[in-house]
Amino acid sequence: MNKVMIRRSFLFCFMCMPLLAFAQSKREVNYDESNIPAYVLPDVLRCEDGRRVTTAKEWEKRRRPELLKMLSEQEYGVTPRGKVKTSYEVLTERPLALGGKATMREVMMTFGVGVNEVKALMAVYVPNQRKGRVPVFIAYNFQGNRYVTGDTTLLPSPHMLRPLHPHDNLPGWRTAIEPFPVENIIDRGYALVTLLYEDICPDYPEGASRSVASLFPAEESGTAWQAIGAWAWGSSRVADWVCRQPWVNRKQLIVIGHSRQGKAALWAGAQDERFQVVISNNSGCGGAALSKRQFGETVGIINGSFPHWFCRNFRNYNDKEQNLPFDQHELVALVAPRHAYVASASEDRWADQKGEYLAAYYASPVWALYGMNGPSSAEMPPVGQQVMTDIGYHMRPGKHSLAPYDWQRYMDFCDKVFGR
Ligand code: GTR
Repeated sequence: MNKVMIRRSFLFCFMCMPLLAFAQSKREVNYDESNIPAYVLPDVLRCEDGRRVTTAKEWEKRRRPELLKMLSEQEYGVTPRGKVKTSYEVLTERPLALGGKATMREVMMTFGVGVNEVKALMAVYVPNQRKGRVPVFIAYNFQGNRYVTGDTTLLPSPHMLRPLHPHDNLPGWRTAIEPFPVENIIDRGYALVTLLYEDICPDYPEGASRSVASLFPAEESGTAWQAIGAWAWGSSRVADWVCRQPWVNRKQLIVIGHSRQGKAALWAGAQDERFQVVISNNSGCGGAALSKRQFGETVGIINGSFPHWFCRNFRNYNDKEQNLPFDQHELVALVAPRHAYVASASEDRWADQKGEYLAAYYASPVWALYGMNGPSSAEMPPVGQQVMTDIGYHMRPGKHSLAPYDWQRYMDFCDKVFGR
């Protein structure tokens, strides 16, 4: 082998390393209900001192803050309280987009100043035909604003202009979704704000220097936030801008995310009470799915494949789910008494559909404190049947994705919640 060949094969191995680790991590996955270890789920209402909260007030004063702290310190990392300088600039305005149905704006968010700034580009669609202020979906996308809206004339998202990273070509690394049914969303009277999630924080372990997290004092501890924390923070900064717009109904903010962004949407909704509806689409492990079931993707697998998503402390539970002092139903519960929606897809066993449903079910006692209801049975509803309690649920027939079918169910649910 000559020097060039050696260098090339070295480079090839280097580029394949994450792929190998990624493939490796998918081995030995349990898809058999009868192999689920016996486990005890923490009672969402029981405080760390053993006392059980029995009123909404106690929940808000004692249990809710305790759970938020636990999930921050053990799973997602602590969101810094400090502020960074943020500016919003409207770059494009098209008052007659979608054949005159919507006003489209492209708005650049700039975080920080000078060499350290991070930029994220929002594509904003607001219905032109409206009486009064409208509800809004805030949704990250995975392939850029152009792809997800189908409008190839949109500006490229800033992350798209960065040099390619080996992970950008890694099969299966980046999740795929169908384009959003933008026109249909507008026809139903909803506004939409979407942005590429990697504008906020690139999705690979070495991405931290380009993440909004780099604008805060560096933190090395086991509780330091990582990508999911940063993405959740980014949704809140979108909400800051949205709340200042004359067209929005500030009591009708919806945060929605698919898969890894379903995890981030739940975490954003848990922390930021401006989100009235919090939608987790196929969020799986570290999202809505109960970790203690160890069905499909597990804590050890996810931390191995995506070491940059959760805080370091979460690794203490790799293959030790029985030691988790919490489970994901408690993440869903933090949305109460606002509205949570959990959805699965029938072929998405990797995300553990039953674990996702049960998280919604076991979160329900918190809604009950407010005289509200979650799903009434631990039995899963049949594929295609929508649960329309104060917590929503459905299982779409088909693969892991965010499909137009899901959007219809979410809009049906929001119509009900907002009395539209
Ligand atoms: C998978 C990952 C899941 C989920 C998914 C996605 O590879 O294991 O936890 O987040 O990616 O985001 O599509």
